[in-house]
Amino acid sequence: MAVTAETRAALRDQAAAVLHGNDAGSWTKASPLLYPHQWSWDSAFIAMGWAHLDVGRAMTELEQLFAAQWSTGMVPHIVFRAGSDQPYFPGPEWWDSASVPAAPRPPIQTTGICQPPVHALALQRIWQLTPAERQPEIRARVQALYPKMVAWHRYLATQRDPEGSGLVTAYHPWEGTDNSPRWDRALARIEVAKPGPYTRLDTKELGDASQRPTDWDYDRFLWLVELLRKYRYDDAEIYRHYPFLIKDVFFSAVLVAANDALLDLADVAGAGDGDRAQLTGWLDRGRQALVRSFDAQSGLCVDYDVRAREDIRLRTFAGFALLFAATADAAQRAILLRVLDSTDFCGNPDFRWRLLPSTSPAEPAFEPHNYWRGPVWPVIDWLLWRSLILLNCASRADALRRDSLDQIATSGQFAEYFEPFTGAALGSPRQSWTAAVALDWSVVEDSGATRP
Ligand code: 9WN
Repeated sequence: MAVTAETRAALRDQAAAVLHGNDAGSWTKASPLLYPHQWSWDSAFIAMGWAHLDVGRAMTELEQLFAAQWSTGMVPHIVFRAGSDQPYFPGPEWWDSASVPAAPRPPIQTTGICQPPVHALALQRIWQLTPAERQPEIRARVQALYPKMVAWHRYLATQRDPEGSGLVTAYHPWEGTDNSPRWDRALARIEVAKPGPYTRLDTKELGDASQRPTDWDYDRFLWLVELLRKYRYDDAEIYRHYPFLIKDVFFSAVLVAANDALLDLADVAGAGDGDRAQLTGWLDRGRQALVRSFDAQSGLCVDYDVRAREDIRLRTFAGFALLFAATADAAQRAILLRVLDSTDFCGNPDFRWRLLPSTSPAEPAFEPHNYWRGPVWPVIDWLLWRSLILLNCASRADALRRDSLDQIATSGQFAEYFEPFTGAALGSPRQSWTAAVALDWSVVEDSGATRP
């Protein structure tokens, strides 16, 4: 179905209203009830949304997030900014990061893990959308933020990749895609000494536990936090003792795309030769690693479990890492696009729209309404859309954008995720990052007239 100009204009206004509704002044709640704080990769997408309304406000979003950056360079996955009247579990007391020297000083409170580095993509988008009269102001702010982003990428390329492999090691399912089946085997291997007593708020808030991780997952998520806390979030200690270390191809692909974006901004930011050389080195290494992770037989990239020393061969969105990194050569691209539109993924004849599910319906672990185990996440399709344009697959990118807008318009909700067969809205309503990508898509004409 065609998305009319009227539909796009209406979506734009509704999406802007969601961002305004979740705006806390200088940062934006990931969602009004379920996620009342500032989340790392949410904030980056949100900044892209703000860029369409006010580029200054977009920069503030990123600046606030980076104000909580650790001295290691890590950008924490949550900055706890909401007051105690907006409860969230697990809150700062579970993480106890304030006692760690590398963490920012109070009153800033954060978690001790991180999320995929989409921030440079946001910075690039903000700059693209900056009108000429605001360029002097925004350029100065880009110049101030840029070294912090380089430090963030340096953390990922070194502390999170001590092997120098080009792939980032994830420490926790909360580093992006919580209950993805990619983590199932690694989680099952962990010996959980029951974490301290806790009460989940997420299932209560949502009212439908079947859309969320199970208690089995949560026991392990929280036990891993206890261990990270015990190792005081020290990367060397974690690497020595900790049971969950995964070379995550999706996270790594985002880092490749982000290094490319920082290089693209190098002149604007006045980057020195040293930074440029480092970014280029990380970019090349990441690209080569993703090529090595590509399994020509399945046509997908595979994650690697460092502790178990085994590949993780599951059909999920992450398998398209070479596309997300916009780095596939012609042959790989042809294979990946064929798998993408096969019945295992977007081409499933029973799907409502030709969109990328978080997990393939062909996987035994697939659950169409459960979080990262099947539903469609608009932010993931946005990343794919952006990459397809860069890979000169404009018509496939256009279709992805149109279907995504259609999905949101038909449901009438900026939902956190969507059921792939029915298109039903799931998870948190009024999710900021869904509104942000809808806003971005709503101003783009077919064939990427405004390139991301
Ligand atoms: C834990 C905020 C976040 C996203 C994650 C998504 C979900 C949190 C949760 O929500 O994670 O961080 O409680 O489930 O998985 O990607 O950043 O929107």
